[in-house]
Amino acid sequence: MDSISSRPSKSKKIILRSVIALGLALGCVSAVKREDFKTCAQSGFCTRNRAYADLAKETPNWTSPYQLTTSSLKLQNGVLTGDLINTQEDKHPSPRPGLSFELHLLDNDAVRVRINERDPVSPRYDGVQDTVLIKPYGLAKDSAYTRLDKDAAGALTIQYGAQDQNKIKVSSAPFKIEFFVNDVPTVVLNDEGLLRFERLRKKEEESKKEEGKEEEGKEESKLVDQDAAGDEVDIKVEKSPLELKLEENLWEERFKDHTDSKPRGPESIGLDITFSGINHVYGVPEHATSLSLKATKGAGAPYSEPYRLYNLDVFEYEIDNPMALYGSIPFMLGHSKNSTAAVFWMNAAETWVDVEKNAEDKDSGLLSWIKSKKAVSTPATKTHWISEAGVLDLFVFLGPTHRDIFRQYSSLVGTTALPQSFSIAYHQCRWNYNSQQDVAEVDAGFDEHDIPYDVLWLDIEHTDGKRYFTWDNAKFPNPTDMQQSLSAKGRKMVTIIDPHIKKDDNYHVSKEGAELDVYIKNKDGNTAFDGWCWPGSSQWIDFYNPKARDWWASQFSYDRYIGSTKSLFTWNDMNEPSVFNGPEITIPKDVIHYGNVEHRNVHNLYGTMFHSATAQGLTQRNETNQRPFVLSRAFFAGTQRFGAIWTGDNMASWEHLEIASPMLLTIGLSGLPFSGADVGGFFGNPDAELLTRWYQAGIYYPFFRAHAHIDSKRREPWLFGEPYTSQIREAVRTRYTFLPFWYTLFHEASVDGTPIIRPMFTEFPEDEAVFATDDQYMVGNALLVKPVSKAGVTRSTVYFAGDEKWFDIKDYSVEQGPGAKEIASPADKIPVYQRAGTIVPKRERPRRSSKAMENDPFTLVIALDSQGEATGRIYLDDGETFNYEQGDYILREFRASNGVLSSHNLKTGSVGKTSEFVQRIGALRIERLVILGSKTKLTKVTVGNGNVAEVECSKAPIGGSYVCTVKEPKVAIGEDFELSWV
Ligand code: NBV
Repeated sequence: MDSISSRPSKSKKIILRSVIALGLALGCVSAVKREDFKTCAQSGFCTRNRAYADLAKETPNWTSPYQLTTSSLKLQNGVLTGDLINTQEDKHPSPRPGLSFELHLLDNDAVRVRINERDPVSPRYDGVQDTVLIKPYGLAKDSAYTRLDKDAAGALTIQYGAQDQNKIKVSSAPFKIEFFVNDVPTVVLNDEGLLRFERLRKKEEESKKEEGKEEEGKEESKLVDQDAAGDEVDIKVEKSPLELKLEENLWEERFKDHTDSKPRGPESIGLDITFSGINHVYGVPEHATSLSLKATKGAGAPYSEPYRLYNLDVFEYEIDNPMALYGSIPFMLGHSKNSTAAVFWMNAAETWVDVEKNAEDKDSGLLSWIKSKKAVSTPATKTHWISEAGVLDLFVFLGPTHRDIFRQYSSLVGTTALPQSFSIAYHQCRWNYNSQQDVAEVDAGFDEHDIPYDVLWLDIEHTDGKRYFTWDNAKFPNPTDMQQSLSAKGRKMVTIIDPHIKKDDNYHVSKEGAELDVYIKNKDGNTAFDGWCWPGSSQWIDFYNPKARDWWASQFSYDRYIGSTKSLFTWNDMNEPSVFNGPEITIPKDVIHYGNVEHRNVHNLYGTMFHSATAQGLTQRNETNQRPFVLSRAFFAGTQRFGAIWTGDNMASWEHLEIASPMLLTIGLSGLPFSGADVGGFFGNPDAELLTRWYQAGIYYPFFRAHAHIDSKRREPWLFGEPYTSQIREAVRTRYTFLPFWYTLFHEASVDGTPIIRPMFTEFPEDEAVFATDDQYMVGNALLVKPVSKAGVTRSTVYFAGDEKWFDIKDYSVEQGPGAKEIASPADKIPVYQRAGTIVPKRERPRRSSKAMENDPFTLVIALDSQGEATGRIYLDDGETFNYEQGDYILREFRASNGVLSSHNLKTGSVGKTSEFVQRIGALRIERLVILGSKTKLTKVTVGNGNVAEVECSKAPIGGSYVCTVKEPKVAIGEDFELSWV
């Protein structure tokens, strides 16, 4: 590979860091180095596919050249198969076997569409499914669908779905697939005719073809015509600029000082996917952009570049930009008042996605359909998906609700792993805590200021020269003692472990890796790839090699990772992977993985493979079955099975605080709910107000960690003094009070893939006013959160959706939906409201860690709706082990109705019911009930067993209803009970 560095050398880096620090100190806003990263025009395959789209738009009556051979179509055992021909390509120079087409009807109502080459010159990479799909899925039985007769034009329609609600119409010429829900077209593939499948070819054949073309050209130039004067002239057959673009950069391709050898030549795939009747699409993280995706094409489109999915280490990333970031999930969900649908484009190669909205310029099938139904408007979102390599493999989910979609999608790619309970509490990090003494002082600082925290993090400087799994012995002479003193208070530690391994024969990991031959190889397939990262010259583990994964996992055993204990967990950074001197600061696409797989095919999955091997290591290091905790920066579909992610190197600015909400909401709805943004901002120095506001927002991130760059000033929560310390304390304590609620939401997400923090539109799917809302959101179905993300703001406009009441979580003031209202948001609080109709479990005693709360009693906050009803749940287990899989847990539903609160067991089966844990935890008492929304003062609360409990009521400061507190109702969290009030 080329060795000219696009990233600074080590010494240059130190200077650069100082310059950045100075810039930040002077208040300069530094910007991303855009020139380090490709635009679509600098990427051959993106250019070719975008040019094809432009050509289609420009060409009158454009029709896709792809056709299904009707005689080849077979529908059997839930799979439709057939031959797909490109009518233009396949006649030249000689007919070639068609593409294979498959449509799978899944037994969970999803549909999979696959297109591959029938007889490629070498196999196309088709291995993404092996790592992303959790298990073979079931196919719909023959009896579960109906094949309707082919129409005159050769279209085949299949009716399927639990209620027969879905219809798929497969048209042959041109090839197109329409998905109807209740007879309304919802998702259409190849509606615009942009399907384009670049076939593998041999370079020699290509050059012969080129020669042939020249010959043809000569022939053509012999064609003559007469000019006006009657003289004979040659007719020049010239290609249009767009046609020329279709042939750009087919083979070797250069970017800056790097050359991508592309030995297999062009192999991209492109397809347009129309969301009919849908104006808002969401997903395809990771981008620093709005929740409802902005258009990248068409008149007035805010962006001119497509959304790029290519895991990259983007230094100082910009906001409001479709540039690629650290993670990629090719999942998109479209929503309108009438329908919700989603697609998952299962491809781990570099991918670009164009979004075009409300295009009314073309009489598409959709438009004529709508016209025929005399609809007044024609909303549609047209998306164009372009991947560099692999096969075309996508899933369509038709819901009908988002909950169905999340369930359908997560049943394929997996739900979030249930985390250890400490990991959803507060994490304290900075680059770096410099010594054991520093760690002890920071730890003591929390106790001194009565601020709870659970985990202290060590960044790269804790190692011996960035050799992971080692310690800088001068600064951390006794890591075991250090962890034990934290653990004595119920606290944990996390150390960073990156995937680049310093080349050093005296470093045991490096040496063993070389002996076992587990590094990624250069394009020659033989020698190990060598690049530049924190430790200097480094090599990267090939996590595609099963031997490498197992070996890596074994590094976490206590006898190998010397100085690690059971309370030490892991942070995987730089796993895009970040390679300082590589193209776009990552590894070249032509390096080779195990099984002779070119990196370009699997780039976006590399970080996930690393994450998964680390999680495996943390799981297998214990004889007891402890759950792992691993934070990763890179991610892909499926990452949720291995741990948490964060949004990388944000900045200490109000804009970055603001963008965190849409970014986390997008990542969450794409199946990866355990995510957070660095509280306080990574680069730069937040002032006290920004830091405090960030804590107030951060306590509602599923992953809640403060972090800071090495050059930023210290900012542990007490360093700004009063009133900030108290305000931050109050915020962090609030997070701790809600931990039972968060844990219950994690459980729910682990069962059916439901996001933990939720965009407003998922809870209020019929309220168009919230479809683009991303400055406020829901935690579960119960809490409405509106972060303050502007300086000096003390009043915020909150939109109260639905027609029920909302209760302020602090003083229980009442607001009535629907409508927007200006609400006080003084320095010590942001607007957070509990929705009427919900019951939220809490633990309200301040402690120094979540572990210290595990035997505490509970409070239930019951927010009655206008009918006097409310429901809620609690899930509890030991928070540490996999014993819940054997039934060692409590899952209960609380229901309030007609003045009666009851608790029911939701756990099915009797397994684990009598376990020591279930008995002990189940016996913990509910010490308080807070009943909100009662129109009258409650005077008497009677428990089924005859106990009468004390009740006190007062009026809520705003909104008039009563807040009644019932003390010691003498019921336990794990028992069935009924309790009534009058
Ligand atoms: O390991 C140092 C940092 C880390 O603190 C940060 O959170 C990561 O996103 N790491 C990136 C490498 C260098 C960043 C400039």
